[in-house]
Amino acid sequence: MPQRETLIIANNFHPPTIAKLDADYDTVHLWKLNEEEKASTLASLEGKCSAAASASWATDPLLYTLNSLSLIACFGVGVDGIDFKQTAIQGIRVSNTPGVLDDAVADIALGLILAVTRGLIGADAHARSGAWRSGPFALGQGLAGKTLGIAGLGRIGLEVARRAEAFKLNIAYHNRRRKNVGYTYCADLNALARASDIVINVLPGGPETTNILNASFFESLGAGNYFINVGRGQSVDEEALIHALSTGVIAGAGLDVYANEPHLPPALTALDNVVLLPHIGSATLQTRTAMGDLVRSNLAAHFAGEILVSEFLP
Ligand code: NAP
Ligand code: 8YV
Repeated sequence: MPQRETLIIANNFHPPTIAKLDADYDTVHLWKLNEEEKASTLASLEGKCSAAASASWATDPLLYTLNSLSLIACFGVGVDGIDFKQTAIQGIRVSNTPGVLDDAVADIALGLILAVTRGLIGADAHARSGAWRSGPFALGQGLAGKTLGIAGLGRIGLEVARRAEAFKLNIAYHNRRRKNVGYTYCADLNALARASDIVINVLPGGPETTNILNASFFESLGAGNYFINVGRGQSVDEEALIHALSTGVIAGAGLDVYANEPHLPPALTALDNVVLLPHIGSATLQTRTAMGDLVRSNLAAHFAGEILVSEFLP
């Protein structure tokens, strides 16, 4: 029988996928070890292990102490958990799971847009609590004819745009490079905010976008308008957002991601003009299974010496 390959699993990113990896490889569940055990285990794997699987948004930095590591197969598309300076130095390739989660994340984006503009969470409470018997629920904002600004018109952003068109929204966007699409291009984020009634962030995380959505962006978006975030929480100056929401600089927000997950600032959770989701953009059974299958395909390609199915090139 051929010898089974050894695979490090850095964190408990998706138990059903990890169970399948356990069946295919000699796996080391790194997250279950204390720091001392991790160091000695990684030292013992030197020269014997070339691959790790990990969440894309966070990994264990001790992985980089393994010189024989040449692939980190990430579960997730946003690879802000990876230290690309380190992977470049060590010649470690990185794969991620693009495309298979676009529909699920775009669905949640539209859900958040409807939830904030029509007050769906408050409306549910109004019906449930009996407050309806004392009067109707407050009027919401219609979408038809308004402009949705998309910060980051990539794979997910384009799926958001397709869905938004069906709601008769006009589309504006900002990327570093103009795309060959029939939507209005804005050269910077403040211009996008000024052109929009609702801005959705779908930018990747990482150093280039950290705190890029700041006080001046929220002032540009302006009173009566809405902010949605399904990208990364680190792209938002959360204090500036809380200030904008609590002083009427903007009307409301719908958030799936936060700067320091799973910890939300109490000043944010206290506000009633924000809808808060626990990072569930890709959280459907089908999507998470597809993400896990892509992790497994990348690992299989790596061990077979074939081209990776979805290598991330920074
Ligand atoms: P993508 O296809 O790479 O799209 C990202 C877009 O952002 C690109 O069109 C890119 O265009 C633009 N962009 C990148 N850096 C920029 C910058 N500094 N300034 C302006 N525009 C910039 O990525 P995707 O697959 O759509 O995923 C986007 C992000 O969504 C992920 O990185 C992840 O953080 C987040 N996400 C969240 C969830 C969730 O559960 N909430 C799930 C999946 C993904 P240019 O290169 O032309 O600038
Ligand atoms: C997470 C994501 O992987 O793909 C990404 O970048 O943010 C998500 O799909 C997922 O939410 C697991 O927490």
